[in-house]
Amino acid sequence: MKKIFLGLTAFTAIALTACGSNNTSTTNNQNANAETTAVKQVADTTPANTATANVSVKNIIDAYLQLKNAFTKDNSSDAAAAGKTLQAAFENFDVKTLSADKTKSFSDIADDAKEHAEHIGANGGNIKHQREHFVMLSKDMADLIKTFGNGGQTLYKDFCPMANEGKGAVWISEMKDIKNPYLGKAMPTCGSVKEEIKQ
Ligand SMILES: [Cu+2]
Repeated sequence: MKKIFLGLTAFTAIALTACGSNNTSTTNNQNANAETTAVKQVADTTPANTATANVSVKNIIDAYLQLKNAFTKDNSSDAAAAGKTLQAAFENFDVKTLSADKTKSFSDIADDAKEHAEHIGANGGNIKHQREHFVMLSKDMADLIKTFGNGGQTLYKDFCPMANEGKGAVWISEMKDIKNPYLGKAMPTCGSVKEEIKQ
């Protein structure tokens, strides 16, 4: 047990160093630059089938972004409210606007995402638990956008190596600047843009 514990501690220390942007050495900065230039630019080639579906996707994305922004401010009650809005946006999505195979993809994503949104909605005051659900919810959102498009706005897929207890986690953002929803005000600029999902 002791060995495992020490191993984890060492890992955390490394992760902390990687994210302490104020104390980064020249080497770290070079890495950061290399990462920035390596950002993939992904054209949105898979928009939803119809204008109606596009509006529904946009409603889902907007509710998610509201949730994400509440987490960047460490605001658990705003996150709970946005979680409920997001759950409703998934429930109000009109699957009849989709083809059969897209309906299946949507349901697969929505069934999982709705549950995470519901837990976030029900756990105002427990931001740690809300953020655990946000890790998985953000994965679902990345899948949703891949299949159903970005709802008409340029989005960014960001990654934080420290989130999720050092296992790392993605989130979707509407802004190019990093504002970390997992670490909030404690470490707002930790992470980097991995993908730009163009309009
Ligand atoms: Cu929960």
